[in-house]
Amino acid sequence: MQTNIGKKAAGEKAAGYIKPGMTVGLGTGSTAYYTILRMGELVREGLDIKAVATSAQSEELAREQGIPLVDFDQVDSIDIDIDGADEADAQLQLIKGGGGALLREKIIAAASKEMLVVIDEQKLVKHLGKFPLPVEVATFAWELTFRQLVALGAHPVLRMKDNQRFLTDNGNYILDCHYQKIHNAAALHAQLNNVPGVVENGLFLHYATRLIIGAADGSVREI
Ligand code: ABF
Repeated sequence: MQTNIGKKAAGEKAAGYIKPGMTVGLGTGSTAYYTILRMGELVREGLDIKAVATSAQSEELAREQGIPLVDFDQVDSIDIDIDGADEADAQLQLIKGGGGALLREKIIAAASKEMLVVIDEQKLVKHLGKFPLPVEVATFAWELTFRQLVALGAHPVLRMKDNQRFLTDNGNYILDCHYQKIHNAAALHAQLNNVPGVVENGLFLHYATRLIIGAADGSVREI
């Protein structure tokens, strides 16, 4: 993987917020990747933490790094969740799910006391929506769900990978919905999740507590 200096700087900086004894939510994607690598170093230096992962991919990386993973039945609450995003605005609203892990990411974010979002500076936007909004849908009758979304004004595209329908870790499809500019994110969130075949959508509106933004020169700023 080619190193993205901004992502690496943000991902590593976030690991500095982890304190001994914490239960940490491990995000997914190429920025959270650097957080997990740094956490692995800290664990090997003696930092005592536990982690839960938002994807099979992050779980595997955490195992490789020797980060202790716990089952959800052993977790009362998550102290800090560190995850990436596809877009973020200055009000700490996010679009996530480009990597396909949005449902697990939202479950972990909702169960966490704090959510640090690690991004490179290109992902900080004035208005959400240029990045197509990922919507996870049940495979059953997905064509009907697709048409319902069209009727609501979305321009959905079924996500494909290697010429196959992309399947999430939960066995669902993703419809990437093209809006260009989202005007009322809260209303859209409610509207989408009101469609029965929709499992979850990639708008994260009230979860992030801090944005950690890495620049191409390796500097980091926070909102
Ligand atoms: C996850 O990984 C997703 O929600 C988001 O789609 C992606 C972040 O992108 P990157 O790989 O650039 O960090 O956090």
